[in-house]
Amino acid sequence: MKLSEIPAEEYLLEGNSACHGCGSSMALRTVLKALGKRTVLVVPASCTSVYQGMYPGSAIAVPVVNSAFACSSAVASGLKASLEHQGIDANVVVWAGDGGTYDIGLQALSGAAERNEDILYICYNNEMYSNTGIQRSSATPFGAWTTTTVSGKKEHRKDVAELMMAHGIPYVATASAGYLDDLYRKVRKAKRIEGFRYIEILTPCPPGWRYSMERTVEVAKLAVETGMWILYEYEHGVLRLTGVSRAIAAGKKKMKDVQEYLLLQGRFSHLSSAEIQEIRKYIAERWKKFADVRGGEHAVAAEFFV
Ligand SMILES: Cc1ncc(C[n+]2csc(CCOP(=O)(O)OP(=O)(O)O)c2C)c(N)n1
Ligand code: SF4
Repeated sequence: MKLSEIPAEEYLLEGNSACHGCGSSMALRTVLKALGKRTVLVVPASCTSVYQGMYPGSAIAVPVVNSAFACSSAVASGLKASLEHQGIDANVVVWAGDGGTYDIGLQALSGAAERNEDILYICYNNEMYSNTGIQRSSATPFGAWTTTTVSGKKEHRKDVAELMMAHGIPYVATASAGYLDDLYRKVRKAKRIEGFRYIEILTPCPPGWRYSMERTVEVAKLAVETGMWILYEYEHGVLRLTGVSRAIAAGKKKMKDVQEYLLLQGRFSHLSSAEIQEIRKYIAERWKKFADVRGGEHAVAAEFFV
C-alpha cells in the first residue's frame, strides 16, 4: 500500500482550526478517506469537537454526532441499531481522544465491546487532555510533563488496546500518525469486519508535547522505532506485529534508543538519567511481551495474557 493509492477525496476540509502539525487531524483525514462518505462519526468533547468547526458550519464532510464524554459508545450503539432498523447501511464510528477513551468513556466502551456492537471505535491518543490545556490522562506516559504533572507523571500509562483484546472482540489494531499508509490499510480492513472493532492511533500534539510543528511525522515514527509505541493487529484471536515493529521483532531493523525520542520533546526535558532508565526498562518489558513471538506472529489467546 503506497500513500499515492489513498483516494484524493477530502472529508476533513482545509481551513479547519486544528493546530499546525496536529497528529489527530492528519490521522482523521486519512481515516475518513479509508471509510468513505457512508460514514457517521460520533465525537465526544475533545480537540476534534473544536476543530470540526461551529454549527451550522462543519470542517467534517460526513454527518457528526457530538456526544457527552461518558456515552460515545452508547450513542454509537443506538445510532447503528436505528440505522439498521431503517435499512440504512453506514459505518458508525466513534472518534475520541484518550481522555474520552481511557478515562471518562471507558465504561460505555467496555459495555459496547462486550455486547460486540457492530461499530468501529477509534481512539486518537495524544497522551493527555489537550483541548482543555494539557492535563494528564491515564494514557500519559511515565515522566511526561503536563499541567497536572508539573514534575513529570509518576505512573506508567495503562493500555486500553490490550484491554480491548481481553474483551475478545474481532479486531484490534494500533497505528501511528507517522505511518498513514499503515493506518489507511487497517481502517479499510476494520471497515469490512462485522462486530466491535477498536483502533488506537498515536497522534503527537506539538503544543502539548512541546516540539516544533513540522516534526510530527518524525516524532510519530520515532515512537515506533524506539519501541515506545508498538504497531500490531489482533484479528479473530491472532496477534501480529506490523510495519516497523514487525521488522524489529524479525531482526531486520535495530530498535533505536528511546533517548532519541525523548530529546525531541520538551515534555520530557526535565527527566533524570534514572527516569530515562525507568522508561528503557518499561519498553524492554513491554516489548518482550509483544515481540517474543516468533518474528511478530503468534496465537494471542494462549500466550499473551500471562
Ligand atoms: C463531563 C465533562 N468533563 C469535562 C469536560 C471538559 N473537556 C472538554 S474536552 C476535554 C479534554 C478531552 O481530552 P481528550 O479526550 O484526550 O481529547 P483531546 O482534547 O486531547 O483531543 C475536557 C476535559 C467536558 N466537556 N465534559
Ligand atoms: S492541541 Fe494538539 S490535539 Fe489539539 S488541535 Fe492542537 S495539535 Fe491537535
